[in-house]
Amino acid sequence: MTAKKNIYLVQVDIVRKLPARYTAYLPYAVGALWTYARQALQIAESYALRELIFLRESVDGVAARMENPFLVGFSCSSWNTEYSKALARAVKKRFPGCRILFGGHNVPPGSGMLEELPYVDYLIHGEGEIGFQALLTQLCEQEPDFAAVPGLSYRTGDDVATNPEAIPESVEGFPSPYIEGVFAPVIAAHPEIQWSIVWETNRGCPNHCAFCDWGQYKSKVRPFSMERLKAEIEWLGENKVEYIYCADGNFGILPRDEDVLDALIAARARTGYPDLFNYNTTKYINERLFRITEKLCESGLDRIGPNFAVQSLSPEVLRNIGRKNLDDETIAQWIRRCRRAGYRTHTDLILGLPGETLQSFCAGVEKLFTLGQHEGIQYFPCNLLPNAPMADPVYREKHKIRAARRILKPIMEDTPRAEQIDEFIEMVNETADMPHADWLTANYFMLLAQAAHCYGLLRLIAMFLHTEKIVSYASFYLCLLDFCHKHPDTLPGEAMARMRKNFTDGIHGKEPDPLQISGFSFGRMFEDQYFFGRAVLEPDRFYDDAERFLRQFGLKDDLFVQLLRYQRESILLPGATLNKEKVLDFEYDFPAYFRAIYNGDPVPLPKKAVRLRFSSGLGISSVEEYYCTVVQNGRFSNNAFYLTEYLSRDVWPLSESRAVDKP
Ligand code: B12
Ligand code: SF4
Repeated sequence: MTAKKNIYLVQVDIVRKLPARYTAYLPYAVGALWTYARQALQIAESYALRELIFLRESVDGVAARMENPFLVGFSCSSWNTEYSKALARAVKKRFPGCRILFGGHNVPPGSGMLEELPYVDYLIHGEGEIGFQALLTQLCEQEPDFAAVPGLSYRTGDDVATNPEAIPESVEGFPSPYIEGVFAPVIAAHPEIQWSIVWETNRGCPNHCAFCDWGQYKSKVRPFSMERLKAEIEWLGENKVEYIYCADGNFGILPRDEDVLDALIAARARTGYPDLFNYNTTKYINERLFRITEKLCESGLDRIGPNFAVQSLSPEVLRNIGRKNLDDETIAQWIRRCRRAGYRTHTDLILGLPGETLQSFCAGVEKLFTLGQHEGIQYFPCNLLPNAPMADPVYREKHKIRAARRILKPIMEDTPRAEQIDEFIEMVNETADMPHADWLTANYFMLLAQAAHCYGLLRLIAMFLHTEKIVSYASFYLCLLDFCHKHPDTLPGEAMARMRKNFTDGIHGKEPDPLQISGFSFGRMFEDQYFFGRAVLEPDRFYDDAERFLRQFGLKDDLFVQLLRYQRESILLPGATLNKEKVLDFEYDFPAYFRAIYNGDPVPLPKKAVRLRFSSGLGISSVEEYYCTVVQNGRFSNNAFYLTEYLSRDVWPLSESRAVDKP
C-alpha cells in the first residue's frame, strides 16, 4: 500500500491573551473543508491530514516541522493573509514540490493572485467544499483535469485559468467538523486555550449589500440540518465552549431559529455552556425576533442586546449599496419596546459609503438619537473587501472611491507573535460625496458623539436642547467639536486633540502611543473610552468647561444651573463616592421629562420640586470594576447612569419611594 499524501491546513487566528489564559477560535472553515472532502473514499485512502495550524507561530518554525507536505491549504481572511503568504513562501522554499492552495474571503475574484504570488499554485474562490474535494480527487490522477474543479484558478503552462464557481444548492448534507472529531487533536494539544467557535446554523443571505462579501451572491438561506445543530450543541457542552460567534447573516430569519435557540438555552441550563452567543440580527423585525431577543437576554446568552444594523440612514446611500432598511417608525418602536422590557439594543453605522456626505452622516446619527437609540451606536469604517461588489473597479470609479491600506492593529495587538507580520485592510477615506477633510470631520464628530452622548456625559442636555427645538443633536455635537478645536486648553479640547492624534496616526500606519490614563491603567483604551475616562476622572474640570460651551445656547440661568447639575449628578464617577447613595433636590421633575422623551412622547418640563435618591445599582466596589463595567461597557449599556428614585420631600433622607428611573 502506498503512503498517504500529507496535507496541512492553515487558518491562522487572532488569539487573545486574557489574564490567565488565551482564547482562540477553532479553525472552522478548514475543518469543514476536510470533513467534507474525506467523505470521498479515494480521498480518505489517499490523504492524511497532518495538522491544522491556527496559531501565529514563527513561519520558519512551522515550515520546518512539516513532513513531506503534498499540499498546504490556507484560509485567507483580512486578519491573516500576510501571514499566510509568508508561511506559504517559506513552505515552497523548503518543499518546492508542495502544492500551495489559497482559499477564503480574502482571495479576490479572478486569477490575479496567482500572477502576483508565484509560490501559490491554486486558488479556490467562494464556498470551498465542492472545489476542495474535486481538487484533491484530481490530484490523485496522473493527469489531473483542473477544468473539472469548480471555482479553481490554476496555471496552464504560461497562462492562468479560472473555472466558474458552484454554489451548492443545499448544505444539509455537509458534515460538521465539530461532531466528526476533526478538532479533537487540536483541543487535546492546547489545554491552555479557552475555545471559541464559529457556528453556522445556515449559510447565505438573500440581500446584496455592496460593501459585504456576501453581497455578490444574493444566495438563498440554506439551513444546516436540525440534527446536526443539536449534535453540535451537545458537543459544545462537552467541550466547555464558552463563546459562540454565529456566522449566520440573519439570525432569526427562519422560523426554526427559535427552536435552535431553545435547544441552546436548554443545553446551557444543563451544562453551563455556552456562556455567550454573538449573532447578527435578521433585518426583518417581527414578533419572532422579539421572542428571540427575550430568550437571549433572559437566559443571559446575550448581554448586549440585539444589534439593529442600519449602516446608513440616507436613502441615496441605501440605493447605492442595494440595501433596504425598515422604516423609521418600526425602528423606533423596536428600540422602545426593548427599552421598556429592559433589553439593550445597539446599532451599526458605516462611514464612507458612496452617496454619504458629512451632512447626511451627521443627520443619520441625529435620526438615531431621535428614534431613541441614544446608546450603543457603533460605527465602522467602510472597508473594501476583495469579494464585495464595492471593490469592483467600475463601482469604485463611479463613486470615486479612494481607499488606503490600513494596518489591522487594534485587534491584532494582543496576539502573541513570533515575528512582526502586519495585516492590512483597505479603508475608504474619500468618495465623490465625501472629500477626505469631511471624512475626517465625520470621524471626529462620531467619536465625540459616542463619548459625550452614548456614554451619557452630556446626553441629557443634548436631549433637552433638541426637544425644546433650541439646537439639533447633530448641531450640538458639531458645535462641541468646534469648541474642542478652538479651546485646546479645556479638558474636552485636550481629550479631543489626543483622540485625533491617535486616530490620524492609526490611519497613516504609524504605531499610535497607546491611549492610557493613569487613573485607569488597566490597558489600552479606544478613543471614546479615553474621552469618557478623562471626564469622569476630572469631573469638576469637565463640567466647568462644558458650562462654558453650553452658555451659547442661551438657557435661562435658573434652568441652566438645574439642568447642568442634574446631568452631572446623573453620571456615576469612580472613586470614593462610587457606592454611596446621594439624595438631591431639584426644582424641576427631570426624571419624568426624560422618561417621556425616551418613550417617544415628550412632555413640557414639569416645574415641580422633586427629591431624588441616586444609587448605582451596579454593586461596583473597585476602580477596576468601574473600568470594566462603565468605561469599557458604558457606551452600550447606560451603566454610566445612576438609578434615580423619587423620595418624599417631607422626609430626609429616605422614605417611601416610587418608580426607579434609568435610561
Ligand atoms: C466569524 C467571523 C469573524 C470572527 C473570526 C473568527 C475566526 N478566527 O475564524 C471575528 C469576529 C474575529 C471576525 C472579525 C472580523 N471580520 Co469577520 N466574519 C466572520 C464571519 C461571520 C464568519 C466566517 C466563517 O467562519 N464562516 C464559516 C466558514 C465555513 O465559511 P467561510 O469562512 O466563508 O469559508 C468558506 C469559503 O470562504 C472557503 N474557504 C475558506 N477558507 C478556505 C481555505 C481553503 C484552502 C479553501 C479551498 C477554501 C476556503 O470555503 C469555506 C467553506 O465553504 C464572516 C461572515 C460570514 N458569514 O462568512 C465575517 C467576515 C469573514 N469578516 C469580515 C471582516 C471584514 C472582519 C473584520 C475585518 C471586521 C472589522 N472591520 O473589524 C474583523 C477582523 C478582525 C481583525 N481586526 O483581525 C468579512 C470579510 C473579511 C475578509 N475579506 O477577510 C466577512 C466576510 C464579513 C462580511 N460581511 O463581509 N470575523
Ligand atoms: S451585510 Fe448582512 S444583509 Fe447585507 S449582504 Fe451582508 S450578510 Fe447580507
